[in-house]
Amino acid sequence: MKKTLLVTGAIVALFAAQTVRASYTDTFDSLNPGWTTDRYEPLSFGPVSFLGGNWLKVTPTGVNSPSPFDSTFYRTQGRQIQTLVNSSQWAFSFDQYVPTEAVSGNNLRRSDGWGRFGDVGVENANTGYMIMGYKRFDNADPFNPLAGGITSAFRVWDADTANGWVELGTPVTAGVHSWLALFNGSSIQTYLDGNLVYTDTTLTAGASSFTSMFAQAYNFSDGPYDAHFDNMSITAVPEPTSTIMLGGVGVLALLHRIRQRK
Ligand SMILES: [Ca+2]
Ligand SMILES: [Ca+2]
Repeated sequence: MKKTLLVTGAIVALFAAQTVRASYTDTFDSLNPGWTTDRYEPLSFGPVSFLGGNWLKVTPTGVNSPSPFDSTFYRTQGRQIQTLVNSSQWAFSFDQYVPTEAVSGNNLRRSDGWGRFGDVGVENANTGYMIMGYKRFDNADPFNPLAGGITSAFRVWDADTANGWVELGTPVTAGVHSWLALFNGSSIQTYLDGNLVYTDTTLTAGASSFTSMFAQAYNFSDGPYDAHFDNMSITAVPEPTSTIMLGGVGVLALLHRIRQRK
């Protein structure tokens, strides 16, 4: 019953009127109560002391969820927060820690940061999601820790591609990695540690309205594990920044700022 109330609460929050902001940055020094359950409440979700600062730790339950939450959909466990920024150009970024256990061994891992854009309070043709993160499992047998084809990869989500998920060529290494997604009015360029790794040119019409951000970890029913995030941020790129600047100087300035935050 508690789980039902939590999920219902998340739906109500999504449909409530949102405050328009110029930016929102969460350093996770404390837990903003605006973070509400998305899909399924993890075992824990909140700030911890980590790597000399305060980070968000997300720990999935690690066990099978009770009916009616036993479908694949509810294996994505985490929370979202409303961060409505309306701008023809914006930057969404966060730091993600990749543990050594996500790089080798028979471990099942997946953790992602999400951004949602589109119409507020309704899922329709204007709604889109960008998702960036890492995974470690066998794509053909994802819930089997003994599978022979377990691999790690950084991935982004582009719903318009054949599989949705696009695995990046960048090798997965343990440590802190920085994600940055830049919307320039027509496409979203994704940077990993300062390197352009993906460009999404097929966007829904609602991309100029960034409604919410999410922090998630995936439940493989193979025991709990920890996923860490920091400095999750959405910022309207101020006018009169030109597209040319956004592709060059603007990117460098943003990356510089991200590095300084670490
Ligand atoms: Ca922090
Ligand atoms: Ca697309």
